[in-house]
Amino acid sequence: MSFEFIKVNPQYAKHIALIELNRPKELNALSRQVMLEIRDTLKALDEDDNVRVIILTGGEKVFAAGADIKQMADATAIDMLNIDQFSTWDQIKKTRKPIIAAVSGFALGGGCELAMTCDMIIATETAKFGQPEIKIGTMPGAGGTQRLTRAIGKVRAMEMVLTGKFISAEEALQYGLVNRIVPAELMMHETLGLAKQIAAQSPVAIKLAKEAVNQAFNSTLDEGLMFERKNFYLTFASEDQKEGMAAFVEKRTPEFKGK
Ligand code: DAK
Repeated sequence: MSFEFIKVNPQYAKHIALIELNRPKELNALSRQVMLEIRDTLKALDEDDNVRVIILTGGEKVFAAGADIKQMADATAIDMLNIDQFSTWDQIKKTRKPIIAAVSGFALGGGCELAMTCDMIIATETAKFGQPEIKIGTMPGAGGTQRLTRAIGKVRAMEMVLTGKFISAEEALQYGLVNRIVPAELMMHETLGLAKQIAAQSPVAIKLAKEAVNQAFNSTLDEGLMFERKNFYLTFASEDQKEGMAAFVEKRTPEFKGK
């Protein structure tokens, strides 16, 4: 896979793919082209049976400083409507395999939203999160008001969205926005460690479990519990469940096949 603004390695490690944003001069600003490349890559990786976990990073210096302001500056509301960038963002949400964001440096505006659309976030000590759209006369448009609020609570999200202030990695950890903080030079090592733990599990159970966790944001407790139950039953239709439980009884490591 070869693109202009992202680097993709579908076999970064066994069953683990890597997407790296590669627009360094613009601090990985998410132009429409960048988002289309991410969309097409995620779709392809989601369909690739060899891939079980996807890592998305901007590298050690910056994750992404937001959507491309220069590209948006003169757009009308109808341009935005017609471009329909949401179909691109929806693809990220639709990806059934787990995506881990490895965030170093700025994750602002659309960059913060991109990280939050992923399933987990490993941050480095230099990571800074923010929704500064208010400072350029607009507001978050790719889920920032919703995902940030769910992740860190109303009053903190309100302050970030209304003032545009950035939060440090330390604050992000304390607020529950990120899974952990690691030194920048260990970012990929630590992220890979997490990815490997997930890639070693049953891909069927992983898919169903991810879907069930996400359901918690879209339903009442009873609806969510019912959804969870159905997915739980469904794991018992998989060879992986038989293999996982047999391996436990036989005191050996399971060999999951995603079937
Ligand atoms: N867009 C375009 N270029 C950007 C950029 C951005 N978001 N951020 C930085 N750059 C460019 C700068 O213009 C500069 O380019 P040159 O002047 O060298 O040509 C280069 O990157 C280096 O930036 P700085 O010189 O500013 O670097 P500093 O270290 O001094 O400052 C900074 C770093 C991150 C604090 C600063 O660059 C900054 O404030 N950047 C803008 C941050 C921001 O406001 N982000 C939010 C953008 S709005 C939607 C989906 C998503 C969105 C909306 C709708 N739909 C699905 C409809 C998202 C919107 C946004 O993210």
